[in-house]
Amino acid sequence: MGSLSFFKIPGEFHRAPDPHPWKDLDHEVPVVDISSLEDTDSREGALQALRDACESWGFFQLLGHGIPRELSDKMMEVAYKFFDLPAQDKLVYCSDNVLDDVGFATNFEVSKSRRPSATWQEFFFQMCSPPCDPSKLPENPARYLNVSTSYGAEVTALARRLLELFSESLGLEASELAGRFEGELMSMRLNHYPPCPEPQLTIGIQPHSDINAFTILQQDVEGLQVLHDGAWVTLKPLPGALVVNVGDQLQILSNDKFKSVEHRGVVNGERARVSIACFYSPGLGARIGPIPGLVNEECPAKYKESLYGEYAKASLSMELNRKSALSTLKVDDQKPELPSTLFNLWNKHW
Ligand SMILES: O=C(O)CCC(=O)C(=O)O
Ligand SMILES: [Fe+2]
Repeated sequence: MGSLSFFKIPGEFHRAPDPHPWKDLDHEVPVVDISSLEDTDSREGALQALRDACESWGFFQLLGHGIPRELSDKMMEVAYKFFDLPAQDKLVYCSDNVLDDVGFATNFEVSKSRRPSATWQEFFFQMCSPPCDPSKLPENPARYLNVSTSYGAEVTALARRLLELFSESLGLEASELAGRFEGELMSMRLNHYPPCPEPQLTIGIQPHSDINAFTILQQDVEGLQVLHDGAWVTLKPLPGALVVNVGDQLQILSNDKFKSVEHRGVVNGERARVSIACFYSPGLGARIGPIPGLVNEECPAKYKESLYGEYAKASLSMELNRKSALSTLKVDDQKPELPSTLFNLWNKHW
């Protein structure tokens, strides 16, 4: 790309000012190791660590997950190779609907007016479960099909294990959450953030919470930041670790015990960054609401039930800038809505 220092980025890429400071804390984001769950004491310790992480941060770095390092590295390698292709080779996969089976997009957010500013990013996505039609996947690099298929299968198997652990850490039967994930979906999104000459002026991905149940992400260069205690905390890549975060559906199912936390991607001036995010969710027809075992008098249901497919569509039609469709499902147990209060008063007294 040559020297970037004389290049000014176009104004449409300038991001809105952010009210939160940027804190660089190295080791604060929780680390959870699930390598020895057969041992009763280690199991208890891991479940406790998982619960604490999901309640306080909504994010953790996962070790002992069992996905071979070699496979994760190959997945990163084919992703970088794909993004290195000339633009016209990538544009054949263009799609403006992230619910498609396979697609590629860059800044479609701007044309759709869904985003406050253009983002310094392009991405490729594909369904892993159920698997997409392999003939729609990139032929270049040659290993893309094999590697992405194996990686997708491994991550889906890991997601099923995590679902059991999330259940147990909520004090439920291990199979409780899985019972609500009929028609499970796993989609993979490869995010590419090229080096940027004025990184502080723009953003790679706008602050958002994930709409699915939970996300399993790998990154090799730092750039992912999590909002914690009112500040952006950088999640430093930990060798061999995968980043796991709670999404909106797990927040609803857990009746607000677990937090779906805002995060964003920042860019840098030195080198390209790729992150591989795998989104696990129930099927689009699944009814999602707080699990009855987590609802009681002290802790009434915090959300109305909704179809995941409707939630996903509503979220995707909103501007991706902090606002989450979660608030539209919130049960307001404090006071009834104003118009009905006035109406009731009217009926009662006059
Ligand atoms: O690139 C990253 O680390 C963040 C990606 C992300 O949040 C997403 O794809 O939902
Ligand atoms: Fe995300």
